[in-house]
Amino acid sequence: MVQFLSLAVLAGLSAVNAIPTIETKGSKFFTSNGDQFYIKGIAYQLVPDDPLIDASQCGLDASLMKTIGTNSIRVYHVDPSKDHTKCMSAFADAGIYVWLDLDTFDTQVEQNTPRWASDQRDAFAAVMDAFHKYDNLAGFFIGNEAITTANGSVTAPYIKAAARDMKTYRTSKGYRNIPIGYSAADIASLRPMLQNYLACGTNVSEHIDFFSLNAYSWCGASSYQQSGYNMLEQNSESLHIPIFMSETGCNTARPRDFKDQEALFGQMSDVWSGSIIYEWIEEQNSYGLISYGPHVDPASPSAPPDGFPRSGTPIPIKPDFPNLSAVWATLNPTGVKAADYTPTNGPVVCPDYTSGVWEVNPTSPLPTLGQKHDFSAQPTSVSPSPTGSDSGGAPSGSGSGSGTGEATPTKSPGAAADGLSRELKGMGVAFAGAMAFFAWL
Ligand SMILES: *[C@@H]1O[C@H](CO)[C@@H](O)[C@H](O)[C@H]1NC(C)=O
Ligand SMILES: *[C@@H]1O[C@H](CO)[C@@H](O)[C@H](O)[C@H]1NC(C)=O
Ligand SMILES: CC(=O)N[C@H]1CO[C@H](CO)[C@@H](O)[C@@H]1O
Repeated sequence: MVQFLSLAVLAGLSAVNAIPTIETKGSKFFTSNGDQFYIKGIAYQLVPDDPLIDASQCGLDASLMKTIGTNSIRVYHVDPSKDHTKCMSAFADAGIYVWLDLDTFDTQVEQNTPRWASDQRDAFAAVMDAFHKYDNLAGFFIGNEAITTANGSVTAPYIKAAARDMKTYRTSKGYRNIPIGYSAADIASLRPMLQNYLACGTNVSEHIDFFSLNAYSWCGASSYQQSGYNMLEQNSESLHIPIFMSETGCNTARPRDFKDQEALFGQMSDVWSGSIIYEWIEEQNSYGLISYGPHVDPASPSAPPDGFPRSGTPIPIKPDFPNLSAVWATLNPTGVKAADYTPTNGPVVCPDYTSGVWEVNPTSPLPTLGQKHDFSAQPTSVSPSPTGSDSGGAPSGSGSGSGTGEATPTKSPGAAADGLSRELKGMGVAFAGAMAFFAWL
């Protein structure tokens, strides 16, 4: 009897905790059950420093997300010293995975001062140590929108070195093969070099496990061609690692109807693994899918600094929330089973050095831990391709009138601290908000 009981208890426990883990095979994500995994995600950062510590809040949000088929959230910043068990369980119970940035406000690799050093590695490792144990931790980002200009391309080797070292760390600690990727700003002139550089090379220990893009080029009554999504598809067909949209959901044309999802989960679903909609909470930037009540005067007693309530029962914003729900309900690609899938793409070729376009020598070794970029030094042993640029070297999509040259209207606390003017403006608000929050919390 005792034996029977404990078995039943064990069975019950494992049933509660059972969510298959996510892994990559070739250019696709699979669950450990062997099903292909397409991301239906929502960016989730209610408070700047860590939205995964308030268990009841996570439970309220996870329940509502589940009703529209959400299977992922993206979180930009966490405090690894806090306990995340209850929030991670709340999301796991709702079938929701977490895609998490390893970088923090003061440790991200930046294009103004490209470097990769032990203070950064230790901070990234602390986040990995705190989260690897959750089966619904789907993947880690090594950086977000760190590179936004052509001369910023010299930062790419530092991103890749960070991915290399965090993959080595993951292995040395015996953690499962949690995918480690990068979330890029959608800058047409860096396309597809950034993607191909981070993915290239035959040594799997030295390239990212997935690439993702923050793209806001499909606005309102757009189309596959007009949005430039056709170019995104074309540029990524030869990738041997998964790709998805780590932010999407243009809001310049209202109402938002999220029609880009039909392309991503339709004609692009052979190459792309879904998307993450920006974003859950309504704040100054007007990308919210829900609010926690009306905006209040920031000067009123105990008001949040920007006047947007940050907790409570989530209230769907209309028509955005029902529109997303309606679109997602029709999109359920099943893809292939892992067992039936044999990857065919080999590693992409590293892009050539092209002055003023992509300033990375494809044959240079990756930076070592502690290295910094010296902007005054001339590039060494550059071997320009005699024919100018090869297939990987042309900034395809730029100047095509596709509108995909737009940078992300950055508003996330995780965004790069510099870049194009729109980003600077957005960042100003987000950064001021973040600073105010630190004082408020
Ligand atoms: C990089 O280019 C931007 C313009 O795109 C310029 O403002 C900046 O000064 C350049 N940085 C360096 C280090 O050359
Ligand atoms: C692959 O990369 C890792 C990490 O840099 C390195 O330790 C290893 O020697 C490389 N393997 C080969 C075959 O070059
Ligand atoms: C796809 C979808 O459901 N679109 C709807 C979004 O909201 C507007 C305004 O309510 C509707 O007119 C659309 O049909």
